[in-house]
Order: sequence, then C-alpha cells, then structure tokens
Amino acid sequence: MALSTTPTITAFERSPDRGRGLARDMRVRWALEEAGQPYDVRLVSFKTMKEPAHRALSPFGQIPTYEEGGLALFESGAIVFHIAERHGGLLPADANARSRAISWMFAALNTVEPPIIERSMAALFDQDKPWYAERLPVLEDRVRARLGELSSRLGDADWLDGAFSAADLLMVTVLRRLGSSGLLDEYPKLCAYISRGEARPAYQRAFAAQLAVFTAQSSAG
Ligand code: GTB
Repeated sequence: MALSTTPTITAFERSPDRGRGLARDMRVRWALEEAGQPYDVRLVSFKTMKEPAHRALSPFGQIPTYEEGGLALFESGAIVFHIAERHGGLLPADANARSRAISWMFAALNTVEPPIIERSMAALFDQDKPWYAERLPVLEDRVRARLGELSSRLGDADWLDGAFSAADLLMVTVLRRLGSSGLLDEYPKLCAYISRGEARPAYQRAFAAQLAVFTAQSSAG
C-alpha cells in the first residue's frame, strides 16, 4: 500500500484571534494553497501543545507544525520555505532572484516581524502596567520606522522583488498582525500591498479554512 504524502499541519483548536487569520498556521495554509497541495489539519488545544507528543514535533510547544511522510518540521518560516522548495510558484527559478526572495523571507521574519510582535505583546499583556503609556509610543515608533522603510522600498511595485513569492506571503502575514492598531493607515502603499495578497484565491481559500475552524468551534459551544 502506498504511503500518503498528504502533509498534516497543526493549528489552534480555539484560536485567540477568533478566525481573523492572524495565527501562524495561516501562512502555512496559504503556502499550501498557492502550491495546490492538499493538506490535513490536526487541531490542538493549549494543553495538548505543551504535552510531550506535540513537543516532539515542536520543541517550544507551539503551532504550526508540519508532518509529511517521515519529515516533521516546526517554525512557520521553515515550513513555508520547505513548501516553496518542493512546489512551483513560490520561489523564482533564477538562482539570484531566488536568493533575493529568500533575503526578503528572512527580512519579513527577522526584521519586520519582531517590532510588530513586541508592540502587540505590550498591547495585549501590559496595558495595566504603570509604564505602558510611555512605552507604547516607543514601540510604535519602532514599527513605524520599519513600515516607512518597507513602504519606500516597495514603492509602486506590486510585490517585493518581481513576481509574487513566498517572501510576499510571509510579509503580508506579518503586516496583517498590525490589524486594528491603526499604524498601517499611515502607509497606503502597504495597505494596497496587503490587499493584493488578500485578494489572491489561495489566500482566500486558506482564510476560509481557518475561519471554518472558528465557526465550527463557536457553534459547538
Ligand atoms: N517562530 C514560531 C513560528 O513562526 O512558527 C512562532 C510560533 C508561534 O508563535 N506560535 C503561536 C503559539 O503556538 C501561535 S501563532 N502560541 C502558543 C504558545 O506559545 O503557547 C502566534 C499568534 C497567536 C495568537 C494570535 N492572535 O490571537 O491574534 C496571533 C498570533
């Protein structure tokens, strides 16, 4: 009997984002949809994530993970890169263009995402702290600095470097994390860039799939 190669990813059983597609399984779902690769999803609770069976896949007890045949991966960026390497459409064929796209993948995760996460963590967990009112503008200015630089570089282009790639997929998911912060309003080119990503049919299928999890869990009570 042939072994199935359909990958299985993990996602929140109850995502705190209430189906807004902000958890990091969204980028993996989107990459799989861009690749035209069917996938299964195993939903995990916060408790299950910290148990040994899940930690064997994810040392930090997090989602998403990715299992395919004998391969198990964690870290959303590595998973997206793996999908992009094995399927067409997410990385350019030209070697130099491919390396530039990979630079942008790292930029999304290592340069743009950290200040965004730092701000959202403070907004989520530190609002009751006496220093919050002073700290928030500092964190927001750090985000603005990156958004300004990114917006200048993107200019009027549709995508970061030529055709849509895994770099855009990661960057759009990173920027979406700013959601209701209002910070994106100052950067119309980035808003248009996010909208272009969200308009892609693969994005919409991925978004619908993660939203369906939230809807099913809500109606189950
Ligand atoms: N660097 C890792 C990666 O890229 O895969 C980070 C993975 C990660 O942060 N996973 C989060 C997780 O498992 C879910 S995505 N958290 C549980 C834990 O650490 O115990 C982060 C996330 C969570 C919630 C929202 N939200 O509610 O809007 C958005 C993003």
